[in-house]
Amino acid sequence: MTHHPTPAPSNDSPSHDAPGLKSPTPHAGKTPDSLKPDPKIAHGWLHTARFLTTAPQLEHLPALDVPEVAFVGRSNAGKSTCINTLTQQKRLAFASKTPGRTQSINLFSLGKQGVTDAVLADLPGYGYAAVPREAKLRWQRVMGNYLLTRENLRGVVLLIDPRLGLTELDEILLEVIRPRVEEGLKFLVLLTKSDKLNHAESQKALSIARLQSGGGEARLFSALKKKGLDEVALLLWKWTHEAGTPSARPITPVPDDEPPALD
Ligand SMILES: Nc1nc2c(ncn2[C@@H]2O[C@H](COP(=O)(O)OP(=O)(O)OP(=O)(O)O)[C@@H](O)[C@H]2O)c(=O)[nH]1
Ligand SMILES: [Mg+2]
Repeated sequence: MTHHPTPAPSNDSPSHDAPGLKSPTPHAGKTPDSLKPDPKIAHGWLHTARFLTTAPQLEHLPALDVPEVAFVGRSNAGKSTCINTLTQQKRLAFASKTPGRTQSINLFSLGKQGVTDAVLADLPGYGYAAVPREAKLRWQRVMGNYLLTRENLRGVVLLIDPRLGLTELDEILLEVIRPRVEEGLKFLVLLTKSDKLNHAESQKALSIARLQSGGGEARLFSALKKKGLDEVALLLWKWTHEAGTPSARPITPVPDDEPPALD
């Protein structure tokens, strides 16, 4: 039987089962800080990330029975960089200044001793104007169907550049996944590149994102300043290790002759 570290209460988030309780002190009367979850276990777990496979189309994706967390968002939002930062690996996912760098669904396995217990999916971004229309429509349909039908999808991280805010395509994506979020799919809006904002701007962007996340969570993140790393690492660990979390029920895919889910 697999054993996961004991759940720990936390003041700022309901992290009932975050990893790695810091060992309770043997001395009585210590601060409640000693009960805070320890992100080290989550970081160690994320660091095990290794390339699993790449799939240009949905049917090329292997069916998996471990929880999967997808990173989605506009082109250039920082998805690949975020995966590299979280996994503490420089070139696991391909990141680039040129939008449209990621063009297939890339899967990365996580798990100690080579035993995969979760998978991260780096998805191509949308909204990049220079992509030919045909390719754009095809890709948007693939992504819509991935989000609706991927059976082992446990969580979605939607990356937003807070300087741009939620774009029309982000809003369509929110609509597409809403039924699955209502069924239990975990969802996080991650405001990337927060190093570009001052404190007041960050806080404002965060409150707007919280309102928009519709039942999900919103956090600030910066790969450059390593901001938000602990929180996101703990959240991903929690999503994928939480006992009894049902996978959101997949939904009927969009047939090929219907308009794409995201355009
Ligand atoms: N300042 C700053 N730049 C960042 C941060 N995260 C990513 N970037 C930069 O943003 C650009 C795009 O990053 P990627 O990670 O390739 O973006 P992506 O969302 O994977 O893009 P696509 O693959 O095109 O969908 C790169 O030049 C990164 O260096 C951050 O936290 N701060
Ligand atoms: Mg990318």
